[in-house]
Amino acid sequence: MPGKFFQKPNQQESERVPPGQHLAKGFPVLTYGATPQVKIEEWEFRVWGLAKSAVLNWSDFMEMPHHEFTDDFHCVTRWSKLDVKWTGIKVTDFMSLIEVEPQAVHIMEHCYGGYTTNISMEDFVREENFFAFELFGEPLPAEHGGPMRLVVPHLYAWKSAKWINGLEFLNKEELGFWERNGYHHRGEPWAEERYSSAIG
Ligand SMILES: Nc1nc2c(c(=O)[nH]1)N[C@H]1C(S)=C(S)[C@@H](COP(=O)(O)O)O[C@H]1N2
Ligand SMILES: [Mo]
Repeated sequence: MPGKFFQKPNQQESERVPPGQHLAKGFPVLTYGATPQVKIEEWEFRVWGLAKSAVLNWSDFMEMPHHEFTDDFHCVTRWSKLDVKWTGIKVTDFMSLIEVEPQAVHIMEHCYGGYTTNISMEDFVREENFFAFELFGEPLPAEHGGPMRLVVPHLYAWKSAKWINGLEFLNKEELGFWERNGYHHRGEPWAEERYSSAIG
């Protein structure tokens, strides 16, 4: 449905748009609640639960290798944006900095502002996942999660926590904000994992 908010994909693009999704014009902002304003000097990232407790600051993150990423972005409210360009730090590099206990199988992502979302270790520790601090070559704007957000390209974008400030390692699945409110626990766009079976 091309028009004000959606763009018609060409054939190559349509193969990259998951079922039930449309191409967005521009890059929509989707935030529940207010946008936290976080200064880089005050930014802190905590690790707790089934891991050695740690507090990392901005320079701890900046010391890890920086990479450019180009990924498609799929919001469960049915818009997708192709070829989003980010600069960030690989989750796998971050994981080599911290000490996680072997019983940790699940994670709660925590954010400035109180948003949470859950993810399994298997979906989190992947070569293609990253913490982003630049969007299209500019510092990540606050409304898109700046100064730092997580990007998990293979799942719906609600797993890509904006203003992320901590990871809680767990021995079982617990549910984050949208997951408690009827959304799917995992959220894989190609399988249209939109809602949890109790509701959807
Ligand atoms: N902290 C936080 N992270 C969040 C959200 C949010 O409301 N708060 N919304 C999620 C949803 S539903 C989507 S689609 C993406 C939107 O990212 P964008 O606003 O950069 O497009 O962020 C995700 N991460
Ligand atoms: Mo979303």
